[in-house]
Amino acid sequence: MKTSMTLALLSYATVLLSTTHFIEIQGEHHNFEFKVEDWVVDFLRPTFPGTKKNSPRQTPFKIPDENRKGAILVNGQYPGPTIEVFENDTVSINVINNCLSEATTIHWHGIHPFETPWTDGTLGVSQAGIRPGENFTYEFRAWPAGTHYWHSHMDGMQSAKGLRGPFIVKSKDISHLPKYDEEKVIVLADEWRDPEVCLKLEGAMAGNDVCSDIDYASVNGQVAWGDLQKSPSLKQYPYPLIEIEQGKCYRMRFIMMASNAENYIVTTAGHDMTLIALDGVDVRPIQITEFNLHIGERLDVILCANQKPGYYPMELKYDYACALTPGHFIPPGFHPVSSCKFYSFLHYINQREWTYGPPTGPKGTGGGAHPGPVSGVPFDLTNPGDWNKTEPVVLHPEPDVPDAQYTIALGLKGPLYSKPTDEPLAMGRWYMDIDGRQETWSKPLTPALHTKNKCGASKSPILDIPENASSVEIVLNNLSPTAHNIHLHDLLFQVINVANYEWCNVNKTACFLMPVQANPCPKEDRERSDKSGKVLGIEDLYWGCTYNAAKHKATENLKTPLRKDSFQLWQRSWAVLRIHAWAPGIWQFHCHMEQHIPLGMIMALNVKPSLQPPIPDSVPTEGPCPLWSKNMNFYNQDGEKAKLRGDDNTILKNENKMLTGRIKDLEKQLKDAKNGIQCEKM
Ligand SMILES: [Cu+2]
Repeated sequence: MKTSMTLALLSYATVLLSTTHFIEIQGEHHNFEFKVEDWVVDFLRPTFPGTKKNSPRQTPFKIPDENRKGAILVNGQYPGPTIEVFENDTVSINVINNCLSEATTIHWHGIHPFETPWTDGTLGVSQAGIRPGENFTYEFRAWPAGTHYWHSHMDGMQSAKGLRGPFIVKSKDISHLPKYDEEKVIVLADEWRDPEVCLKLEGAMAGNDVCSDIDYASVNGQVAWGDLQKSPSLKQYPYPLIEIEQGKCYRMRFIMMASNAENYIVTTAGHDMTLIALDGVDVRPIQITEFNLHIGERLDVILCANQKPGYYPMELKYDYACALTPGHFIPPGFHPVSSCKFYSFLHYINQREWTYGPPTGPKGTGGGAHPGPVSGVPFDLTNPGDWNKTEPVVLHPEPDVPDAQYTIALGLKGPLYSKPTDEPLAMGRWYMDIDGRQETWSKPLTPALHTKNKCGASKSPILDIPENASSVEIVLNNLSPTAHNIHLHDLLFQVINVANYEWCNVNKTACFLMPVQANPCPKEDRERSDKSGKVLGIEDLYWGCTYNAAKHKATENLKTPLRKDSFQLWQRSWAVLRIHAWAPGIWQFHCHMEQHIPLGMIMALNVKPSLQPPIPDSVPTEGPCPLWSKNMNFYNQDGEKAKLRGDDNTILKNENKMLTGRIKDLEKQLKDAKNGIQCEKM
């Protein structure tokens, strides 16, 4: 009896000693509570109650049958709550998993938690899932400034079920930017009633798509009707509105949070836009007429409400889907899409609207019925030339020769799913790996960061970057007929070169079905996706035209490359990135399309393992491997031990003193008790 009580107290003491970790505070500290819960929602309308009198949240039994969606939301909101803090503030986000059966993790897309790599939120790398009924507090520095977002990182589906929201890190120094009065966050996404059906298998099912490429687009969580779609009732499902006031200029922070729709080309009728930032990185301002935003990318513009009052269409065009709209030839195995252009409206508020009123179709009303021309240049990074239209405000020129160089191929490994009895998610796996290995991602048995990639991760492509390498070059070869949306955690990359294949650009849809035997790619540069030849007859369609330094080095931009954390790698094509691998941690590098993630298009970079800080006890972990440390030592970016926070330091010291004394006392009691038992036995 005494023994078990002693053990309980000892383990309580261990918990008290280990539940806190420390980071050096420069800015303010903010606490947030994220309650993750299962909800039934109408997937076409805002779930946040009471924002518009015509579209309050409905109880599940009042939602039309065909619109009912099993969602997972934070604090009942979709998009989830916006975190808005200043750069270098500390955020503590207590994620409480109240789901009935699903574990979860949250990744902070665009944030670089270089001091606390265990807070990156990646399943199997930085942590195990937070199980139902449990919680975990992510505490990290909000850095760098920029327009970012957060989303579930359980390797697919949960983000499409609603577990995502904006994360805005403001900079106190905006003196270099054109003036603006207010900020607006604009979340672009696609909406799926049942992502479990549409987004799990589609990517692998070449010629066997389960769902269309896009069903519905949304702006700030509300359906943005397509030009060929009809709302059952515009009163109940009105167009999303972005409210602006005449005379004011706005910083509009666009976040592309889609799950499967790879990109939207965005135009704002009648309004000039000045591009000022890409993925949180300030760029030299340029006036643009439209921009193309891909999954995971963010883009900031300044837009002034200087037109006649009215409703001005903001159009989102998913260009790839336009070839699949009604009236086009639909290749066998593909689904037609109902629209490829989707609408929300810039709405001038505080106006007398009786002469025009809200729109009843894609056309604007009031001044928006006849918008004037806009000036500037289109900005679309699918076109190689557009990478040079602007440059980062702060330049980081790259050396001619990098310290390390890798070639990573992206492709599909067969055999393909064909029989109804084939095991889901086991066939037709995607990979992203060092060329030749073609290893597809399997979740490490124990989170890789918890073992410094030393145990349980033999089936996970994790690249150990040499500790002394500063500039690392990565050549990405896309050996598939589809584009991929690539995202890197915690580090930015500079895109120094992209393929410029006229024969396979965005207007050449024939490139999608081009066999490897007959195409304009020089023979020596062609490479097949599956070297084992197991893609069951369609392997001829899975190939790429790879990077060839002898021919392509000439078009490198080492002086003014754009710095990003997300971009689209075009089909059959290549890109050359440079990464400054400075932040200790294991950082995922993966395709962000939600149907490619569960199929394994993921890898990770292991950066400076000798400086990776020990993992605090509070971080969810799992698996058979020994954890490399459970101590609370903490290192800053220079590898020195950081100072503990003053007040907490004192509290901790006192707590330690009290608990150490108590443990000694209990140990003595235990010893006495044991002696007592021995005496009795004798
Ligand atoms: Cu992909």
